[in-house]
Amino acid sequence: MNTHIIALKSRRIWDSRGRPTIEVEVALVGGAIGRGIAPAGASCGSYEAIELRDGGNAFGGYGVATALANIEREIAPALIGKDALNQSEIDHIMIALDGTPNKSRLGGNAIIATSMAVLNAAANSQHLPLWRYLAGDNPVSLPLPEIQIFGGGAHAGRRIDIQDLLVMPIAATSMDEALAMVAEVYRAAGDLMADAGKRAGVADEGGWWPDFSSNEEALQMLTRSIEKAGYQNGEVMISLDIAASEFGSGGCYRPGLELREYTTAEWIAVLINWIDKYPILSIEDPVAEDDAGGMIDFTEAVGDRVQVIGDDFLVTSATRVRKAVEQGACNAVLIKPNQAGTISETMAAMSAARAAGFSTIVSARSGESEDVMIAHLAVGWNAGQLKVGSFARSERMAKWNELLRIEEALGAKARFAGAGALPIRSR
Ligand code: 2PG
Ligand code: MG
Repeated sequence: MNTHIIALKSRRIWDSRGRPTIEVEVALVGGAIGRGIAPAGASCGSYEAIELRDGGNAFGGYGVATALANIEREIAPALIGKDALNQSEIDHIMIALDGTPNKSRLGGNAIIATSMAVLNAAANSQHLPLWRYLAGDNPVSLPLPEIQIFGGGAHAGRRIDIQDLLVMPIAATSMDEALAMVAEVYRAAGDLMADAGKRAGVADEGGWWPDFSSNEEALQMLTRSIEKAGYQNGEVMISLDIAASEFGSGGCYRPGLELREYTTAEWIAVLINWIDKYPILSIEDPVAEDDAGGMIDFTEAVGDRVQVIGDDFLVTSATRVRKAVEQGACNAVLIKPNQAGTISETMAAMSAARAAGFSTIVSARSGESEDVMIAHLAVGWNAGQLKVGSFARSERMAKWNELLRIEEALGAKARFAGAGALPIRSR
């Protein structure tokens, strides 16, 4: 009874891009409360849960008044009196109430913020940090971070085509060491870019805004940054989010900086050439979300030496993960709770991936907030990897810093996932 929902309210707050978003606050009979804040993507997959926005002139159409009204009029009355410890029941009530395959009626943003708030309230009612509540007696590990050094694509006015150029500190033995290593690379990259006159501020996720004239120039600069920071022999490796749906569809790729069109096979050849030349260990969405054939071919070509992540391609869907496994597409999945729309469906996608031996990377969105739940999910679900953008701006640093607190709380039991979290042996 103490864990039953007694009140549920929502409010408009503002995300890291200064756009409206939804915060839900749930109170339980016993006095515990929990909050959830909906994040927002810029490069969204077509099959994601739909963010309900008001349209019109105010806030560039990004208003959330309709979604907030849906929470007040429909979601709250349906959830009052329900047990917050029963996350699955709560999520399925919202899925049924919405009644659409993509949560477009009530809004994926309304539903995920509520689902997150209920989860936080449940953990608080047990007087446990969220990661511990989720893990129970299961083992946990601190995730290998993928941290953005340069932003691109939809996060930097399409200045370069590759959306995220990230690093993975695979030689680290703790979270503390991992973040210290990346701090040096981030700083080295900033210095090199400033020296070359190519540093134009920071992009949406805090990575340096790259004033480069080719995608390869970005890869060269990142490789040099790793070296300048003093790392070698695979200690810090590169991870790329190509986000290829942003410039490709129907088997045709038109990256803005490459000044030509590519077929799927030609585009895959470009990527393989980069893998051969630079210390790349992971590639996300190498081809477009509608190019299953390309994803299968790419995974077959490099899946034994590179982590191949499906983001827009898999949209945190257990069904799509299982299909990819059958087809031989990808060997890893990005796990974004707001793509699925509820915590329960996010967990189902994690389980499907795990059952198939895929690696899992919990991920924030390009539009974020001060909320640090994502760090707790990565630890509590023992995901192995975490991606939350760059190493600047507090909506990003809040998550990295929370991991340091969790590592400290675990004390001698803290285990860092490191390179063991990858679906391949390091190169
Ligand atoms: C991605 C994310 C994070 P967005 O594509 O992986 O970088 O971006 O939230 O804009 O989809
Ligand atoms: Mg992505």
